[in-house]
Amino acid sequence: MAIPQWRSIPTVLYPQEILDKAFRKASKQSDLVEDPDKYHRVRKQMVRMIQSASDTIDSTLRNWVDKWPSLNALSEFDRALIDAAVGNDDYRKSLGAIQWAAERVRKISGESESKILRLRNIESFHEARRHAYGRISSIVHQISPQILWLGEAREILRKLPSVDSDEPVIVVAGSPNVGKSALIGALSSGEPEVAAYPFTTKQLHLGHFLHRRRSYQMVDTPGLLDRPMEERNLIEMQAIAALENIGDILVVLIDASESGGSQLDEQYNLLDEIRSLVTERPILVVYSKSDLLKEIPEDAQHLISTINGEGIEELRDIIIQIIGADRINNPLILPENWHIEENSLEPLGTKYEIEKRREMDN
Ligand SMILES: Nc1nc2c(ncn2[C@@H]2O[C@H](COP(=O)(O)OP(=O)(O)OP(=O)(O)O)[C@@H](O)[C@H]2O)c(=O)[nH]1
Ligand SMILES: [Mg+2]
Repeated sequence: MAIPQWRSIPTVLYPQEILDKAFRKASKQSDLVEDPDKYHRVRKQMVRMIQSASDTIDSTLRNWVDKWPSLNALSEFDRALIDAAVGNDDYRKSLGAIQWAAERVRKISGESESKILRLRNIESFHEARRHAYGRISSIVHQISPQILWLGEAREILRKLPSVDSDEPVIVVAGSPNVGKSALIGALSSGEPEVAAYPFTTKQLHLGHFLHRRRSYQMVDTPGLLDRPMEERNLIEMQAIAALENIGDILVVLIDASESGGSQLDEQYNLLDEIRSLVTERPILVVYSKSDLLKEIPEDAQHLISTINGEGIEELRDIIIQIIGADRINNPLILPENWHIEENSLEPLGTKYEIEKRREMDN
């Protein structure tokens, strides 16, 4: 599956900038026309101007359409992510409109050229050129909303992470303000923003750590509120896209100190919902901010603190073991004291087991 390289998507010009660029270039082209006979010279100049302007616009617009990945060629995760970030319908429609405009402009150029060849006086050549420019401008202005959309979408998409599905992926999720970003910062190269208010993280971020030459990707997600899916905002939907579509393991953080602002029962509701959404991958429930806990919740198997470092390296070890990426011979051996969510490995098992089973099914 192609990984979209959002950063290499070309700048999107404003509609008027495209026209200015095209017409400026066209005037220069017309200056290059040489013919001692004015009648023939003007005719050639007008044809040259229309061709040049339409070539510039056509190639600019088509270059955009070509450089933006086709949604059908992307993974489900990338599609879900784009949907949450900018909307897949708008994505398709905007690129479609731009493609349409490129074709229209090319057609106008062809029509105007044949028309000029039938005309018989200098003033009518000029008039035909002005008419063609008018039609071309109106096409470009007609797709103004789509061009502006593309420019804004580019800014958003450029900040999306490119997740490499060939390397292990760890998704960290939970309620707002529970310490997800702080954990990513403690375990990986990622330097996400950590702050004492909810929705600090507004889109997915990636951190990496190396272990036995494999690059583990940690995905930091925006916080999720305990509320119905249809009430969730687009920031939360990016987290949903990540946890529904990617990850060899999902780490759900519970802040039992409730210092982040979410009550424990709300966090458990969210956990239940996440369990119903993520049925094919292991879920590891980890209690954060252990330094603040006066009493340890009885079902807390894994405790961490990014303040005093408790449980952090142990958590890395268990994540690596569950993913089993480097121990495919026996992925289920875990260090003592570590306990995998019972329902998390059932019925499908680890990624290795799932793959193995798939191979046997085929
Ligand atoms: N005492 C204590 N505070 C922590 C710990 N981890 C994070 N915090 C604090 O909790 C607050 C939220 O941390 P973040 O890492 O930004 O939380 P988040 O879950 O990424 O928050 P959102 O991105 O807003 O969903 C910050 O003020 C952190 O300093 C911890 O282990 N102990
Ligand atoms: Mg965060």
